[in-house]
Amino acid sequence: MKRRRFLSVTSAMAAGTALGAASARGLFAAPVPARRVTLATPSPEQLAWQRRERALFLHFGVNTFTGREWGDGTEDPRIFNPEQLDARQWVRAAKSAGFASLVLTAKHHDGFCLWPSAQTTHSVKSSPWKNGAGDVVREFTDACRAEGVGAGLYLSPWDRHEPSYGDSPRYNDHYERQLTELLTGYGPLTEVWFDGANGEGPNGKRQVYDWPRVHATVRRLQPRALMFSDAGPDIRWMGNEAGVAGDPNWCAMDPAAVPYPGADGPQIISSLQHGDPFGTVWRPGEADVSIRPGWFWRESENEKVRSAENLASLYFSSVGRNANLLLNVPPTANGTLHDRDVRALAEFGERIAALHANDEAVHARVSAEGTPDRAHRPAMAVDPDPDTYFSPGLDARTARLTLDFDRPVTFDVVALHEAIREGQTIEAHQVVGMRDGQPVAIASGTTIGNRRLHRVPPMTVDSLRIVARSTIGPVRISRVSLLSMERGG
Ligand code: FUL
Repeated sequence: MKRRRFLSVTSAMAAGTALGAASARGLFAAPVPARRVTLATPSPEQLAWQRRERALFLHFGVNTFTGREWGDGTEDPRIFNPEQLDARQWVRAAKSAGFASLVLTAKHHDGFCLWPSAQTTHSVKSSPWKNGAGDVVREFTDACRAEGVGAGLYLSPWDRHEPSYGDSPRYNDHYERQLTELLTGYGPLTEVWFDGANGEGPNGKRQVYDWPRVHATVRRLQPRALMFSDAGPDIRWMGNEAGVAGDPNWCAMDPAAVPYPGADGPQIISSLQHGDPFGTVWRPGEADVSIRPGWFWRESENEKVRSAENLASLYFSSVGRNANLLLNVPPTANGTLHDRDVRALAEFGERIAALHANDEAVHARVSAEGTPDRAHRPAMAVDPDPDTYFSPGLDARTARLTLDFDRPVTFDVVALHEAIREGQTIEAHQVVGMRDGQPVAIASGTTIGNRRLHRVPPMTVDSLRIVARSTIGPVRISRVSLLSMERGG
């Protein structure tokens, strides 16, 4: 009886499809014939990166001392003197928020290098900091390694100081040499960040970058590092700097949709936001955003640091929508993170840890309709192992999973995970509860991917039904969790 009620409720609540107009049919209506597609899947490094979910971004350089967002390359290196620089403090603050990797701006658009590059004098070696003998990239990578977290570096392609910029072959050689210094001098890197910005304008310098060469260099020298840019190849920009992922959000992409970093236009932004279910490459999104109004630290923004609650909502709009969160927390001019930022990070970390401290779903008796694949039983959707999953079988395109509880359970966050190691297929899902014999609509949505979070008003249910549907491949649910933000946080 309970089950029948569930069925009629879920089929009556037809949801829209995440595939777009071409296949816009009632999602929970008649079965859709399976399309045979070869799904893109993650590399082991991409999967590990996606499971880390959160990383810290550090914008630091001459702008920290001038208060500007984009330096023009004429800054005097003597202004750079972070006397208390403490990279261990950066890393510990990151860890307090549950971040397992960091990305530092080794060179921003002003061309000033935070390491003593042999390619230019516009670097730390011309600064008074440690009498020109310091190396921020070294201190940063050493601190990451000592604290057991991943280290990533940002090397701006746009360089407003370097005289060869705009003479394409010459600058490409220069850029390659700088990149090689970073890739060979500082141990294993987890991420290399290529920014797409260029403010030269119509009368400015015109530099044609050699992206295939850049990518080949990273692959050769750091085969395990992931490359980020608008155009990947491994991780894509989410299309905004507000920490908000698209909905739907597919990890796969058509590589032709965004041909090079910095390509612009509404179609490009839409492709970055949403990905493409039929895309041939796996290129998950990274949502970057700053804890302050600017990317670089300035005194006047000390009062404008985001609160822990605000950071939590960024977590829901990025990680909760199948993207990774890259949160910028810029060091101050003395070389340490400001107390306010450190506090907000720690409180944010506590909230997220508390959110995950108690999962009501682990107490459920789980069943599914149809003849589930024996290797992927319903109970596997509530065990914590991300590598096990429930699947109704290779040919089934709808999963109907029921969680029954011995006593009513209360939650305000529903977390759903897809087994993305095998690819991403779910294009729509719906969660319905039963309370005292009555159905309660809880949440519905499009894609799931690595993680989909629904924040809902506190709900108490006796049982729960999850329906997930795909027209492109098998449905695989690796985890359903029922969490509490209010009680936890
Ligand atoms: C942009 C840059 O222009 C900003 O300064 C910042 O580095 C941001 C992350 O990317 O494109």
